[in-house]
Amino acid sequence: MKLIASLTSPYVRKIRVVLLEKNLPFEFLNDPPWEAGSHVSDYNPLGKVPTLVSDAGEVFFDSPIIADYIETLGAQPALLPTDRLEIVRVKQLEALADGVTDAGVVWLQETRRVSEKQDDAVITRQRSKVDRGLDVLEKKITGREFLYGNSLSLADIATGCGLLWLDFRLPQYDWRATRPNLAVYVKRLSERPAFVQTIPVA
Ligand SMILES: N[C@@H](CCC(=O)N[C@@H](CS)C(=O)NCC(=O)O)C(=O)O
Repeated sequence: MKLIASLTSPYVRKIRVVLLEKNLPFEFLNDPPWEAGSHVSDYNPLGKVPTLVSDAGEVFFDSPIIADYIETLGAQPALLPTDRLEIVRVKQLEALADGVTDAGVVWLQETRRVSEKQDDAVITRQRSKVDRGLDVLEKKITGREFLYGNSLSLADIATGCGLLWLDFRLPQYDWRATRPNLAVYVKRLSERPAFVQTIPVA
């Protein structure tokens, strides 16, 4: 398997953590899509990382699809339940965490525009999405070790990668201030070897 990737993307980190948790070998191809000469769009018409090329040469994107594909390989630990409705519930939490990350990305991009071109309304709107999403995650994690069931799932990995990316790119945003349970949970996730091995490199 070949993972076309960057060293900073939270979505790439999600897939790296999935592969590391399952101890699956893969080739890491660092090819940031925004750099001149990137070959990402030769594999993925959307030109985004992560993109995975299977051993059989089949291409998968984006991260939820790649994670689903990896799950079909049967490597333990399973990161999705077996019951179809339960799978949907875990994927709903994954979508929530990814959506928080997506809003963070738009927020960051807006702050990187020259100040005359920045639109405060865009920042406020995206920040509200992040706030609301994290409030839901705080409620869901309170009194629990994992977001779903009694073991690590894709929902936890997406959440950890998203929130640690917020720390990396939007350090001024103190999401922990009103979310003590989420803070403890993310700290615990960040100490797992798969997270330690995938700390973003600027
Ligand atoms: N929904 C996608 C998001 C992937 C994504 O936006 N990746 C960014 C890097 S963080 C990217 O490749 N951006 C390049 C571009 O949009 O041209 C996923 O979950 O894989």
